[in-house]
Amino acid sequence: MPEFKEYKTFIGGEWVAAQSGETFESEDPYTGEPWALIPRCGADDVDRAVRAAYDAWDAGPWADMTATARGRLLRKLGDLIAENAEHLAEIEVRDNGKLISEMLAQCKYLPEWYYFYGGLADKIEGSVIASDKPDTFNYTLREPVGVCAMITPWNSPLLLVGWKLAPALAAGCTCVLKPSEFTSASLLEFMKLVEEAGFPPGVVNVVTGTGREAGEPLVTHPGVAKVAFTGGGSTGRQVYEQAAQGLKKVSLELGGKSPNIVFDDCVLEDAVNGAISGIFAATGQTCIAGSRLLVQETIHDEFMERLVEVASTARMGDPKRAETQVGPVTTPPQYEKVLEYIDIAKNEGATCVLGGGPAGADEGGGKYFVKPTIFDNVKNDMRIAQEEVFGPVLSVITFKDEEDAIRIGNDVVYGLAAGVWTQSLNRATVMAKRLRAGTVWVNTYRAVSVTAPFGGYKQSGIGRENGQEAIEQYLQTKSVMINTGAGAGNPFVMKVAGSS
Ligand code: TXE
Repeated sequence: MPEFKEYKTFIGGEWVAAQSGETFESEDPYTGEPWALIPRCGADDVDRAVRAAYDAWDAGPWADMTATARGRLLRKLGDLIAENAEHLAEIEVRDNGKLISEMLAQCKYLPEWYYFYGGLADKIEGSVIASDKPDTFNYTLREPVGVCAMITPWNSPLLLVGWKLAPALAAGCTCVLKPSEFTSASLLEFMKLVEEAGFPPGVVNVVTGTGREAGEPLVTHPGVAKVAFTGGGSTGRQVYEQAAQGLKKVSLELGGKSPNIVFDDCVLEDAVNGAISGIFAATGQTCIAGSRLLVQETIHDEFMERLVEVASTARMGDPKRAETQVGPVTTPPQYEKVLEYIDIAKNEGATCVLGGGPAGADEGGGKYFVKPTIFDNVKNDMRIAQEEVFGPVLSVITFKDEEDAIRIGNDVVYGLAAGVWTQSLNRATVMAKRLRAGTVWVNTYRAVSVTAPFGGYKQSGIGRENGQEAIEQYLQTKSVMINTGAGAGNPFVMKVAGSS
């Protein structure tokens, strides 16, 4: 039996309980057993955390630190993550039930965010403006926006924190993190590394708890300048509305219903593997899941036969074991939601050609397991083709030609990602241009990179994470104008171009 852990949260450089003294349990989705106790923070804890972050941003060692020193701290944190990657991955698996192979790969890659943005910290530059006014020296300063609230989901807890935290710290912001109530432990383990790296108190703070009790007061707190959120569409909308009341800056990443498009000139084996990795990896619980598989009608039968053959070999089981290929669904409500969508698809008349329900212990299943499920003969206006399931459920839709694939691919409110499988360079570039998605993969899928901007078109979100562009989310520009001439001019007339 693994040790039952009791966590404290990290606010203002101190390990503290919630001020109410309340806690909640974190459950292992494979066993269904509670394994950790987490502080249940409320509005008073949020207030304390935001004040600590505000003070750290406003004055003191962090505010005075050079960008070069900030970058060094970030890189040190990257080194500590690299040293502790296995430990962090084990905690993530216990909390969210994703495969150890997947979480280990994520945790080993995670330091790159802290190296990349650590390197970028002292390359944030303003400019000298060629002013249209004589005797005026005009330059810009790129300054941190202030305290950033970061609200993250349960599917890739530390990775999604890294996408926000690393650029925000590089920009000089301070942060209050609110992890999902289903997966708080890995972030609290991670905070030990933040402390060890030597970030000044108040620069990074955590409030653990529910969306209502900790998330909402964080979004609405007047000390917060910017909200960075990853999660579901309806929660994202609420967060956007509440942040708008305080005119806060907002970035949102809200998932999708991404088309993975297979043309008849593809390399069939690669496309089959790409379709499977697009939906069954991570038990389909990724925002970029290729949950709508568009197959050209000329290869439909051959492709489906091979797809079902390969997908049916997926080994379900304990996510902590290296050989497992499909693990549990992470949360009980999510498990119910996935099963409900399977029923919806059946009732809509889609043909279930694989799976189609919960997986029992005899099939390697545990508490919250759903069999890898494939629906054929899906029409794009069905709910199973339009709404995000966030589970191992694939909808297959046939198309005639490029034009048809583009029409169906774009006919959805989302626009996070898309995949194209073809050997034609011309077709690949045409598709990449015409698909309305923040990322288009050609002959690959789920390739996410620290250097590549990532985010949504349409209702998949606002703003970009990763790449150099992400740091813009955490900066604001100040224009400084210095009069280099004599006198201040006529006090009753605006200084316009050409006047002195
Ligand atoms: O997400 P929520 P849930 C999608 C997926 C899934 C659905 C619901 O389709 O089925 O969302 O998942 C916090 N103010 N994605 O319920 O509610 C919450 O505590 C402030 C897509 O888990 O969006 C958690 O920390 N915060 C996705 C975070 O928001 C609030 C990843 C996300 O929770 C809040 C996960 C409030 N009022 C689910 N209410 C992706 N884009 O990758 C909740 N929260």
